[in-house]
Amino acid sequence: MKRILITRPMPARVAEAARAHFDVEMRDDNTPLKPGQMRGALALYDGILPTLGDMFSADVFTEAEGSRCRILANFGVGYNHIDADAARSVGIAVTNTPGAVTDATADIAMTLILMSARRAGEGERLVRAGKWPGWNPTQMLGLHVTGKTVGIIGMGRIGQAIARRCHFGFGMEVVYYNRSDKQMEFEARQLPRIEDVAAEADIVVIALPGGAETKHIINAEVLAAMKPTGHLVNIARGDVVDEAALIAALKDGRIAGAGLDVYEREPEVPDALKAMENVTLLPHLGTAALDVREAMGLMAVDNLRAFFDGETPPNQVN
Ligand code: 8YV
Repeated sequence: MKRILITRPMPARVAEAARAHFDVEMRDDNTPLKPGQMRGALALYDGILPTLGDMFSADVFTEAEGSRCRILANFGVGYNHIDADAARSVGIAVTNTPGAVTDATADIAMTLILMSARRAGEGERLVRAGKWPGWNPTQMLGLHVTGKTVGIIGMGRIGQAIARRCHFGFGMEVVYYNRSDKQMEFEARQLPRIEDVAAEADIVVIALPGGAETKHIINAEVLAAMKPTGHLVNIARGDVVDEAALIAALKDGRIAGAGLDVYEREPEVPDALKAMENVTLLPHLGTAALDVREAMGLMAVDNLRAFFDGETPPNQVN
């Protein structure tokens, strides 16, 4: 039986599915693997099921040349914590879990759109603090999203799922930036530059993959192109947005608000963001629902099974 390491405690269904096919060790520790542990794991196991936070960088693989591990079946669609090219160069396959995460992540984008636009977090804090003076006609007026324009940066599976929710659920106009054109079942306008989307949209939603290519793609110039009444929502990866530039734009009132599920240095969240009432902060909840996490884990196990059955895993990325 192949030996598999699962790097974090997983829902019972995932552990059971893995144990039905493999000799599994599941860590009972929720901290990411340290570099030394990663090297050890590559030497000891045939396959690893890693998660966000397990930083498999190029040097970890270089030193692991000829090691026992042949596959990293990532739990999650985003695998920017794994240098997939370096893995490939030492003959290690990398897989991810697209599809399983799409709807739940799009739902968290909608949560942040509404919370940011309608000042829901601020309102909740007011009530909890016992500071609500009572209803009045001009109290806490926010941005009415129905009929407004959403701008989606990155029109992959998750971006499209957000676009559908915005169009069908909220009657919003959809504009987007994506390298290739996407045929949607309703009118969604592709614009040539990220700045063009930023300028037209009332709410800008980031749904790009993370990694070196997209690092800080949402920079001071993009933020400057946004409407002063605009909101920025990020459900992708923290470092897609230049966090310092975002803080500056919010402080100067160059944009109206932000809704964030991801951060540059998770779980660190800058105090400057925590101090601002017009910022909604979630702890990377994108896929945090039991059935979604089960589906992600089962998909990762399917990738491992296909690989050790001698097939190309369905979700190989390198
Ligand atoms: C996951 C995510 O929970 O799938 C992804 O890429 O960002 C998350 O919602 C996380 O990556 C698990 O490893």
